[in-house]
Amino acid sequence: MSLYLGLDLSTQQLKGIVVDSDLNQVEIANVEFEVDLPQYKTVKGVYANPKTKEVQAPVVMWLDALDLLFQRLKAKKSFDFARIRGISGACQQHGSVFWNAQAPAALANLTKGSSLCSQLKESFAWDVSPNWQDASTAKECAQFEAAVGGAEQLATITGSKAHRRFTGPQILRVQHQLPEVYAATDRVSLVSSFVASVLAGAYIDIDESDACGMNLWDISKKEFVPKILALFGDTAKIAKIVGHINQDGKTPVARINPYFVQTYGFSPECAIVPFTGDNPGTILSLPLKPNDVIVSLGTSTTALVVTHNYAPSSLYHMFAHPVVPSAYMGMLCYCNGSLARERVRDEVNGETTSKTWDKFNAIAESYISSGKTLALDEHKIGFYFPLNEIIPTVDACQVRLTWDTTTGDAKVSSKSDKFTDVKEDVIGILESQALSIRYRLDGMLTSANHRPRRVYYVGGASQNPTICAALSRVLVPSAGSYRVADMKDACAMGAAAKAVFGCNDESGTSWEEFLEKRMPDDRFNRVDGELDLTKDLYGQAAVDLFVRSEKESFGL
Ligand code: XUL
Repeated sequence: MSLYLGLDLSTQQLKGIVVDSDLNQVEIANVEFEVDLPQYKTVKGVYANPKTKEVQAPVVMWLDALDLLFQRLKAKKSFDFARIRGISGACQQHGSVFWNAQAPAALANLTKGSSLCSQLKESFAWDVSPNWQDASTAKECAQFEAAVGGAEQLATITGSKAHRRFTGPQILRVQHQLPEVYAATDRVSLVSSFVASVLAGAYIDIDESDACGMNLWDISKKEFVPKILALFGDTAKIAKIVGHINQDGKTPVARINPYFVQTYGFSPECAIVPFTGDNPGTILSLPLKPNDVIVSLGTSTTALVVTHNYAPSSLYHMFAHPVVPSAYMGMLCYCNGSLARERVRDEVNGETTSKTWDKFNAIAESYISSGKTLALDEHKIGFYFPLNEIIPTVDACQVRLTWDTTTGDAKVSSKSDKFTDVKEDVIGILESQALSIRYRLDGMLTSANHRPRRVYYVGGASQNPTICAALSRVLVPSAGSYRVADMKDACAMGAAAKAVFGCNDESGTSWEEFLEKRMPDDRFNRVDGELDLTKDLYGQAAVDLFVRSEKESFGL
């Protein structure tokens, strides 16, 4: 039986999931950087310098992690590397690795007997990789936006406005701050193409979906943005070190390097299927159809949508789909999520130190069954940002608006940091979080009714069915909402699925058909409860009130 390996190199760990061709999990192993590789002295996988806002990871630590992961898999009884037919990966986005001119020969000549780290440690122009949490590039971000006429224009071209963590501004900062590193750089890999390059023993091109996290790639024209390359002065050098962007996420790009055959017993035929970023990898873990949305309810809130509509905005991100050439992935990344809901929960629990959701849920449920909405029946909208928010970009704040709709033109009758009754915050926070997603998803959806098809809830709060139901009442997915029980391995699983798809030439089988066949619906629990999703209680009127409230509160 052939097996496939999906790797996930995230901030804190490297994980590997081995599956069969039906995507049944056969083996799993992981390496936690801080715990398993303490010699690097990272905290949660990184070195952070609050003064400079730099956050970096030591590159050779990832090489040790790869060897250790394979040793751990090898130690498992009866695990046979020779059965692995293909490997793909989904890695933290935006991070970059700066190789020097020794790298091609060092990669090509890897041999059994000493570790990856000892054979490759001299192959880097910079020994660290700027991480997605790095915020040191404010100056370079301003240059990126100015080069094309502003944030909105940059978003239109590259799918996102300039973000400090994005790889283009990060490379430009290296050129500014560390010119000797830039001069010595032969190639820049993203974390995804770095791992693929090590496994292949040669530079592997950056995958297009992951390239959309660089602010360098013109998504529609499928080329680098000349005005942005010009910021680097020598445009031939920057184009050379970033290399070709691979627009085919499916077809294997290499066979595994002999080092892994000799050291661990991989088959020399084992194929390397293009690696991608962790968010694109996550959408590969569910049988998503166009207009399906994943809402991740963790510390932060993330919404991922698959769409054929390229509708960029400076408020969110659009990426090329990692497998389907005509599709895109839209991504909303909020800073506030669980913490904000927990604050309201603690308020309604009052004096008690109990962390139970019973009261919060009971209030939300009675509101839901009343058939009313806080936005349209009470004309109230609240914003709950205990952390600085990026959608919209505002500092931490709490605002509650009450609108007077008795006159033709609605006016704010009260603006305060509290509603009269704390119970209103329960429904207020859920409506507000969901209305923001609904408003911003709208431009990306292609459904005639402007509604998502399905919503899949993942992450911590997806275990609370009341929260899912209250959000769905606003998002009104036309084909229902679902909870996915165990999504902690989602991006490794998405990568494993990509490896299976890439290695099996099921001519004519689309990505959707491939995944649907392997992931029957009984894997997912419906979380609509008693909701009647044929009714859109909120409609455009609630969205309009929400938008006016954002304008009123934040001057947007
Ligand atoms: C996405 C982002 C993070 C990293 C985390 O833009 O910065 O989700 O990909 O691994």
